[in-house]
Amino acid sequence: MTFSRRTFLGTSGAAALISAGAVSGRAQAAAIPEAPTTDTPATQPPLVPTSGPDYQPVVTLNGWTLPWRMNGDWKEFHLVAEPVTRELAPGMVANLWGYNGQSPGPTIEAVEGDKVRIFVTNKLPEHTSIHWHGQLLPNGMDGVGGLTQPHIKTGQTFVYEYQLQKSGTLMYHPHADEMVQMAMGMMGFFVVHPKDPAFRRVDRDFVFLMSAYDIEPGAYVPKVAEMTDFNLWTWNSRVFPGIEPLICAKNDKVRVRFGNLTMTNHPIHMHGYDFKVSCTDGGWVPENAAWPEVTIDCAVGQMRAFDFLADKEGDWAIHCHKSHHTMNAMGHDIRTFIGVDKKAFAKKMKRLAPDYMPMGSAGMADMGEMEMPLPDNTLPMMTGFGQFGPVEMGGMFSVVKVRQGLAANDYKDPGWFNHPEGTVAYEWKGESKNVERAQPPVIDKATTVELQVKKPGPGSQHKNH
Ligand SMILES: [Cu+2]
Repeated sequence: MTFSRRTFLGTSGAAALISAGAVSGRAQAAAIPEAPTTDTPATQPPLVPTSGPDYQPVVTLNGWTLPWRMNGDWKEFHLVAEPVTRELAPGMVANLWGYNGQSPGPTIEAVEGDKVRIFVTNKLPEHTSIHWHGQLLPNGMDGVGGLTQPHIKTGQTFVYEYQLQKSGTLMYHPHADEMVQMAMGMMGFFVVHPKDPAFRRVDRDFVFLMSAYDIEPGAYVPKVAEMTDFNLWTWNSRVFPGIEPLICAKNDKVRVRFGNLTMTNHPIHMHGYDFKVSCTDGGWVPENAAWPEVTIDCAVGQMRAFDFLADKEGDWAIHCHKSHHTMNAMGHDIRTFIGVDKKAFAKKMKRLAPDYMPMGSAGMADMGEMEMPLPDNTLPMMTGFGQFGPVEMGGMFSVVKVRQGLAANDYKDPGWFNHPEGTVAYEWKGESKNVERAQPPVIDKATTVELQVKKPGPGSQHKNH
């Protein structure tokens, strides 16, 4: 018996009957499965298996798992490559390319040994193909346009068929006009669960893919030719505060898996725990060889998974450790003014540009709570609030919320952590000693200071260094 939370499988009975005898042959056109789609960037509940080997399904942050149907002993999926609109965080949407209504595409989940038949329909304005990153399969199913198959032209549907040789942490993405198609957001996670339900089993299993976009404030389409200078660093095409938290019950075994399809490496760091690198896109790290880390660097084209026992309650930060990757679009081109007294010329500047705000003389933390006038469709450089104030982050940042007493598979946001009495850093109110600081040199002649007024707008952003 097959299953789905959508209408997808409601129509599958007839198709399954039609082709029940054709288990090893080509799928008949009449039997093509529906392609489920979604228009929400909210995390969908995991798709619990009701047939076949049992497994703990993954949670795709701000994403979903692609429903399938059984056709004989084949597990059938249908991906549609198409233009999509994706909310990167409240306040900004992007026109991307993706699969089945979203970027990234839906996560594919299956079990080691499964025979999968994946229909791929191309609704893009140009040809495409899908490469099954890390899968062991016949060469002609590898999805390299021109090399192992003809490109899938606009309007065509191709079929990929292979048996899953190994369990693990994998992904899919085009191997056709890659620079453009990946810069536009085409990618998806592919998790193959072990046949043995007990093998390396965890209670919660979170997945995300890293992608980067260069979208000028006010624009909607990424600049696809950009090679290094991106301004939006995303997990599953979302940026903080738009990335949903990872909700864990205390004492759960937890796995976090991620892959990198940006143009640079990302050292992923989680607070409060040390953890073990348990899986790469090459396979499982044997338990007695899994090494401890608190930061895992994930190079371009790599995938990593780490496991930990969630035995410490709290709101633990998880983020890329490159500080420019925890920042959104408006922050990458601001000049340094630390130690500069801008009061004098701020007065003059306001006569020329009434919106001008002097910033940065004492660092940039004040921008975390500042309401700057922004052009339409962009995000402040650092934003998001916690229970104690502005978090001053953007980009690749989220929170692992570990709480006592959550039911299995309860992923509802429990709100902020209720810290036990006496466990929060506090202000010293006693006698002051050694608190006088050396004063930084002050440059007070406006004429000696080079100031560039950053009035954000199309074309003015972060390209002039
Ligand atoms: Cu990074």
